[in-house]
Amino acid sequence: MITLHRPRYHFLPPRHWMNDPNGLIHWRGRYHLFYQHNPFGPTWGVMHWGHAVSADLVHWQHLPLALAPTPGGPDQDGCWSGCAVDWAGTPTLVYTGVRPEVQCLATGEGQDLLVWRKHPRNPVIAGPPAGLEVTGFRDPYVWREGEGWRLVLGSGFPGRGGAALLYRSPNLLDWEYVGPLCQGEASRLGHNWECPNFFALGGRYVLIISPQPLGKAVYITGDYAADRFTPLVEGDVDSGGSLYAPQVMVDAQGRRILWGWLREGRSREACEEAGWAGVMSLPRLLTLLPDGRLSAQPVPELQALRRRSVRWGPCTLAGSLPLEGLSGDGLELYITIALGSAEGVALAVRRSPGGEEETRFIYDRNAGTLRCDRSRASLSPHQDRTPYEGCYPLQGDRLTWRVFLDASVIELYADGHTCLTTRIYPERPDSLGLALEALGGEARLEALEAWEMAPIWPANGSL
Ligand code: DQQ
Repeated sequence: MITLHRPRYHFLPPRHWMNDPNGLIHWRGRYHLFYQHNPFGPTWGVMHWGHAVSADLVHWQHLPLALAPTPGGPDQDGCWSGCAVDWAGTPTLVYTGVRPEVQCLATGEGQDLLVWRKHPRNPVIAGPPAGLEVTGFRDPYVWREGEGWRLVLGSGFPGRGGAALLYRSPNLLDWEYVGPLCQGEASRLGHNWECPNFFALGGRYVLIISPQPLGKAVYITGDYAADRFTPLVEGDVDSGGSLYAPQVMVDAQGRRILWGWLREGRSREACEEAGWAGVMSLPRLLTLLPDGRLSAQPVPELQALRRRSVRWGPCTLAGSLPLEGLSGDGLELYITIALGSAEGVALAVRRSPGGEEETRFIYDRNAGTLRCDRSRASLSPHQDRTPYEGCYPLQGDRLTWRVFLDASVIELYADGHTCLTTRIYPERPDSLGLALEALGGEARLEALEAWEMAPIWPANGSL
């Protein structure tokens, strides 16, 4: 039963614990994905960096651990999150060593980047600027600017709120504190920011932060010049309560691609019994909408996983329409609905024939929201049932959803501007059904196409 919950086309390590994506880099035509990893068990622990590689962004090969704590070194209590840069032809990881939180470098060797050497000058940032009291000091994100480098760190000011601290360097080794790139009020954006990302997109700049204790990732788009960021528009990266600590990379085509850690929505005991915890989101292509909001869509490469397909519609949606003949826990759905007189639409997935288990996604036209109802997602007492909802301002009458079902993961992309990702652990083997429902009126299902999705691992199983 437990293997039923293990995703087949989302990335995760062979076993044990995974959290944040780290060090994403497109190097010599291959995508390298590193991640926070406890190689000793399915719970958070002493952090190492796991490593995997892909030629196509879809199929992955596991590689040996990239970073492990060095006894007596500045990372002796853990190699925490960080990024990767091209340092004059040398792939270089910039990460937080613990404890206390300091910033370190490691350089990669060989075609497959299997060997990583920690820099003799570690730590390259040995602590917060003198006299500055901070709530955290970690998760470096580095970029080239002019002739030098810039770096932001996740941090916060006690009693005030989270902050991203900006540094500059001529050589990646000597760093000077510039000041806060951005700071927030604790009441709204938490007391400490983790895993900042900062990059140019569509003529503007985007700051992504993971504020504690909000447990979600937030983006702020705005303008940036001469080390100053002017925030303009703010929103949630994902409204489902699962995606956290995302990292954004740029690939050879100049695309900005985001991965996030999808946290479990089950108890620690259930993770221990399963022997694994933590999944990576699908890689998401970022663009900026004309109104300054961030848009995320699954990368087109994922279409390579589509297999047998089934089509529905066009037809009238009045009340509930069970999608007979369509079932599964490894599917992609593409749904277009004209709302007509309906006040909303609900999609039920992973539904047992009698409805004892089901997860519902509900669009509420009056509220302008998309909601996820997991109250009956599983009969198991270990299932997290917290409801989540996101702002979903629909323009016009038509909604277009892409939904990815993969065992315990569901990702819903609504009209290219609202993402809602959740985790569910149905117990019944027959909880595989789907249904669509028009709420408070009549809608029209213009088209529903569903594909069975192939696994991303070799058939002989690398796991
Ligand atoms: N996870 C890492 C930290 C980071 C946090 C430790 C965010 O570097 O702040 O595993 O999930």
